[in-house]
Amino acid sequence: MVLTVDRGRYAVLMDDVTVTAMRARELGRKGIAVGDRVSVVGDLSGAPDTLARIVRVEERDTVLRRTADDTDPLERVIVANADQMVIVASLAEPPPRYGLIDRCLVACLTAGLEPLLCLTKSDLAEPYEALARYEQLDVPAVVTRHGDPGPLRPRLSGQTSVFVGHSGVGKSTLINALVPGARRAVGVVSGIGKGTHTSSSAIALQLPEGDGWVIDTPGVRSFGLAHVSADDLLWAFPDLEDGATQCPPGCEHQSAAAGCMLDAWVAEGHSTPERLEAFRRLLASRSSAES
Ligand SMILES: Nc1nc2c(ncn2[C@@H]2O[C@H](COP(=O)(O)OP(=O)(O)OP(=O)(O)O)[C@@H](O)[C@H]2O)c(=O)[nH]1
Ligand SMILES: [Mg+2]
Ligand SMILES: [Zn+2]
Repeated sequence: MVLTVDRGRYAVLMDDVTVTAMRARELGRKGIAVGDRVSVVGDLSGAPDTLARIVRVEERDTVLRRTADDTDPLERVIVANADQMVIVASLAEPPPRYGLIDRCLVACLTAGLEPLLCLTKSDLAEPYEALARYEQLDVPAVVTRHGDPGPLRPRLSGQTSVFVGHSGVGKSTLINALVPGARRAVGVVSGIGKGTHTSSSAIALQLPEGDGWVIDTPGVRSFGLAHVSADDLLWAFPDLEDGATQCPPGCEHQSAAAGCMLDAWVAEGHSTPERLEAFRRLLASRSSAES
């Protein structure tokens, strides 16, 4: 399993040694991401200054990716093979950025990961408004304070969980408390738009007693979603999905005025107006500039 990627060097966990490897030329342009399961040849001792070669990347169960956008010109695979996305947002310092949370949710749901909202810094502000916003989406949520991961811990058991969120929300603080010896650097909260990130690359860390994995990632400023279609997202809403069979071809599901039949489907009692509204809010978040 690939634990980290740093300037073309991969740390790969093999049974119980961590080997440093580079990609073999025969892999071509195929990307390798944290969480990938790979085959490695060469010096597998893990001794200092040895360098092995990754010759094969196993098929992935899930892929979390972001499309190129204004802030990042490259399409990136953030992690492979994660089961769950922990969307970390702080209730204050910095305040919640709902546009970014919505976009993380879209990425998560369309990548087939289970979402979990983690609202941090409840010692500084109340969580009610933020919780209410995600109720209709059936997104499970936990609230933490003073960097204590207590309420989060049982939700991580046996899972591979990737922590995603804006810089300064407390991802590394939680991970340090969850994984003894993780020693992830923790930063001061930077001013909006300054873009100083404390964590600069993704890393996978094993929870104590082998009870799952947590993946710390650098703070995101945006989450490019150009690769996500309206129907990709609809797939994550089983109560609405069948209603779309009545929609005109290529329907973007935005409104009844534009020919969408989902309002009629809801009126028949298959789902609720609140659910449809929440679905449409996520749809719209794909193209919103807010981050
Ligand atoms: N008051 C309060 N402060 C917190 C809490 N969690 C984290 N912090 C503080 O928030 C700051 C940023 O925490 P980090 O863990 O570095 O944030 P991060 O999400 O890893 O940030 P990047 O690596 O830049 O993406 C640090 O000063 C933490 O001590 C909390 O629950 N309450
Ligand atoms: Mg960090
Ligand atoms: Zn429609």
